[in-house]
Amino acid sequence: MMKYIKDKVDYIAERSTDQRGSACPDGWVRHGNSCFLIIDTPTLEWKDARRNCQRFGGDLAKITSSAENQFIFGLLLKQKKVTLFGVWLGLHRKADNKFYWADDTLLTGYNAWFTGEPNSLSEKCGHMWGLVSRKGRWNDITCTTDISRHTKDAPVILCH
Ligand SMILES: [Ca+2]
Repeated sequence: MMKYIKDKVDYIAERSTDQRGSACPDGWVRHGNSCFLIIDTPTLEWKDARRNCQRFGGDLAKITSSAENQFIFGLLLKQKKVTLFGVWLGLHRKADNKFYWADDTLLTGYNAWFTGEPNSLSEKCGHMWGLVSRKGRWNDITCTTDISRHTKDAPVILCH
């Protein structure tokens, strides 16, 4: 398994360098200058989701415009089964309780928080709702989701 992952990561790194952003690695989809990948695996912990992206040479996704958010929501809805908690994003609170993306940039400018969110300092990670009626809006949630008896509802993974 590790051998397989290493080969895959090497392959992706090689492709990215060769193509200088003009194409995305196999399985990833392009929007603007970014490549995204949804890993269709409900994942209870944000850090496990992040580790999974890193294995594929990326990190949890950063979303910086309404067009990008709509695109991601469209991708999310195209999965065979969309989970209630949608998809993990790169958003997480640091010690100052502010939200940062996985690349350590502060969340400023565009955001798509659902009405009333973020609503709790104990909810330190961010996800995009999978409910069609919530239209791709974001929510803060505990990084280890307390929905363990409902693993099927857990967010899947969005890599960038
Ligand atoms: Ca919340």
